[in-house]
Amino acid sequence: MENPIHNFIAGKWIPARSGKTFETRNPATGHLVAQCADSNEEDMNDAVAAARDAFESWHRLPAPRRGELLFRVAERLFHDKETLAKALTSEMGKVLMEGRGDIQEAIDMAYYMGGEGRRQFGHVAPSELPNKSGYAIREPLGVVGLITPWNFPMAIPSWKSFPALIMGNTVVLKPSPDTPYTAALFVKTLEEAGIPPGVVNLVTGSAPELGATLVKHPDVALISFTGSKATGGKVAVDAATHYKRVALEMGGKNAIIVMEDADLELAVEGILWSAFGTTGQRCTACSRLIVHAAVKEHMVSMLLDRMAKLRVGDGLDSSIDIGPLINNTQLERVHELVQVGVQEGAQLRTGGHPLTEGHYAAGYFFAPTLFDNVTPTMRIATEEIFGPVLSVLEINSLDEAIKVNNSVEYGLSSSLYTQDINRAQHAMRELRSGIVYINAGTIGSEVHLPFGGIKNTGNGHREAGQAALDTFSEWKSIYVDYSGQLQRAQIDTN
Ligand code: UN1
Repeated sequence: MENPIHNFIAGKWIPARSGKTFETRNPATGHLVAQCADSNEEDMNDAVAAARDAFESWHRLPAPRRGELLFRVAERLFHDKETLAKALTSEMGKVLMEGRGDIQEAIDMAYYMGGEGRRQFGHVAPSELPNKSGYAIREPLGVVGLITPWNFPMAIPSWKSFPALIMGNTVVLKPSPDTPYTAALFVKTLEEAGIPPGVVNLVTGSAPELGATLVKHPDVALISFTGSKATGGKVAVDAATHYKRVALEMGGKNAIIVMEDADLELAVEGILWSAFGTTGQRCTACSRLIVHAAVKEHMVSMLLDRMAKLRVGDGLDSSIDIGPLINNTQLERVHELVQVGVQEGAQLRTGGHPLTEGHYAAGYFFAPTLFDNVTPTMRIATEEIFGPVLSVLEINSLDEAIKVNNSVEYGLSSSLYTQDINRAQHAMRELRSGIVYINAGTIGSEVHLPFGGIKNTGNGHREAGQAALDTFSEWKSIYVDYSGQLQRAQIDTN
């Protein structure tokens, strides 16, 4: 796309009304990726107005036709997968293999939700009265506002827009200021696939209050937000003040439990992938290893061995395992929490510091970090870190492991490694999180099952799967009385 990158409103790429732009840079090299529209409330109002105008015709388009458009989006994403993945890695930093995964998740979601064009089933139910029928159908909400994070800059906009669109809503997308370019590439793909003007609108900006203008806008029916707990809380308050629906997807403090009977080699693979993949910057990342005392020393030494071989660097280089953190604020936060861990008495076994020498100097790199002898109440064991930092907590039984797992304020993803089916069944019931893995790490959700968490991770909504349709629609119950007489529910009981 040509620089600068404009907003996409009513089917046109237009600059911010103020004419201002802001920069997005590669977190590995510091190179400029793009200049993007630095929008304000006026631009947001324009986008919402365009989405409102487009709603009438879009939701009347038969859902299978909307589905066909999503299939075309899937095909274009597939066709451009490599180019998009490289652009995504250049802006966000995750290694290219994972950049491809991010695009693939969008492709999967486009096909899955495209199929919903011919499903989105409702309910047909009997009536308690004779000659009367009842059924329930889904209807769109109207204009929906999507506020998306930087860690899955293509996948998460797709998780939110595709179910919204297939249900007949129109969209205003406000991406993170760290990844506006990837969001623009996403929207460009939709444009090229033939999405009608106004159905999807993009407003980028660097001001922290830009999202709030979307949340407070009276013509926006729902806000779907993924990001930090702190911002999510503000979104919820603003949404409540304006009586609107809000779906929040916030933090995690996910754990992998390894019992003494587990396949330890397999567990090590899952731990490394879950803790250090995406440089630990997934809501689902594993930041706690809860391990049985009988195998702890062995696990820690296997992990240290493997961690020493992890290569940190520019994600575009195929020999690299771990990319940079997204920005300096995140780097400082990770570093600060590591220092807190040391002060609290955890044993730092490796890493624990930014990487600043030589080719690292231009980026936000942090050494893969392992803490041993962590106790459940330490801050490194309770707060989301969003970096390559793993804390090891020792336990002596499955019940104790489950208790430690469940002791945090979040409840997104939990994992258990064991060979014992009874233990697995027990844990599947007792682990308090929206996602549970058995003999796999904490990351790797698939698009056709619900994604989301309990406790302070979310507010009861789910993304992906059939559950996403509930977020982006209202139910309408319809009763048809063909008896030709007054029939009174709950009264005419004989
Ligand atoms: C996120 O971390 O915000 O299960 C999303 C996973 C991915 C999605 C993660 N499919 O890790």
